Amino acid sequence: TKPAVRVAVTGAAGQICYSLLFRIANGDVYGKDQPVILQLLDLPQAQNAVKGVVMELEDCAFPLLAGVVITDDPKVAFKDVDAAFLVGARPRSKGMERADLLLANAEIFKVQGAALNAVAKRDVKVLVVGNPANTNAYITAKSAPDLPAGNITAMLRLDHNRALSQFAAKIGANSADIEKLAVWGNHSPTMFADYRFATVKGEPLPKLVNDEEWYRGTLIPTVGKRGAAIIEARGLSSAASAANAAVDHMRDWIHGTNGGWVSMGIASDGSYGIPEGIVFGFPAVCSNGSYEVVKGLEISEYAQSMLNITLKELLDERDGVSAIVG
Ligand code: NAX
Repeated sequence: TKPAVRVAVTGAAGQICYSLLFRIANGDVYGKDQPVILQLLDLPQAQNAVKGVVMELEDCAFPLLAGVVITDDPKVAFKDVDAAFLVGARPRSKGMERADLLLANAEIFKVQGAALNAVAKRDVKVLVVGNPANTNAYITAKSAPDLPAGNITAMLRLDHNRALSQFAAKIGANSADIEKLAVWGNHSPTMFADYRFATVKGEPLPKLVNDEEWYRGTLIPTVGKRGAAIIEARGLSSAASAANAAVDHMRDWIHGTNGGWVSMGIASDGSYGIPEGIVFGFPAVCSNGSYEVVKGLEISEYAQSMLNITLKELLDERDGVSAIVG
């Protein structure tokens, strides 16, 4: 058998991890022939809860689970890791302002970025899930100057999957048949789900939908506000679907997409006028363990106006954390 890969997961006692850890241990990310060692990070007060989750992992008798580390120290959690899912974050507490939330998370991701920089494998693949995911990824990258900025990504895949499913329902197609969908920008209600290039078995999706008003007035806000709708209905935020999107993101990055497009939060190289370094949702194609942003797409006036809105939000977030990352 292959030597085990090491996968760090933070926020291990939380709800997303209650699904995510079992998917990773089952081989859904690295494949059914690849043993994994899970290195779990959570706060000191959550260590006991993590132990309980690990008891359940043991009780699944996963053949691929080659070991588990439980810690409250990022340098232990990230030691020699091949991949890291940064799920744990500070939630908004009652009366907490947005600015304070940004700063509280900036402190967390500064520490974790520095720890990754110190002890992770040099080609570690990092996925930031904890919100505000794009800006947390931006801080992680800035705090890990010895790692390639491109190796630190943010999760837009849940928005991508939400949009796929809404389009599929609208036209009565299977979501797997929808290709070349792009979700741009911030993982927030300002994200821009762009169907202009999408096709279903070669047919243009906009032509199949044939309802631009529905697209702009219903599809986009439905996807943007889906997280809030789930909280409203379930009393808890999306967890299994978020874990599923994290699995999709990392699996595709590792194994490739055969030319297919996915949406990933990526440090901009200046493409599409997005300032360098801003972690922005872009369409990307994955192959051989890396990815490329899809370049040269035409940006219509409407698309540009949508990109401007989500970019402005990210620039404001960046300004909000400038005291911490400079
Ligand atoms: P939970 O509150 O259930 O769990 C969070 C866990 O993180 C807790 O166990 C907590 O102790 C731990 N934690 C907090 N600070 C930590 C730190 N500094 N180091 C290590 N662990 C720490 O949240 P859950 O529902 O699992 O959601 C986790 C994060 O994902 C939240 O920030 C949430 O907003 C975000 N989401 C992001 C999504 C995306 O698409 N990017 C979608 C789903 C989700 O809303």
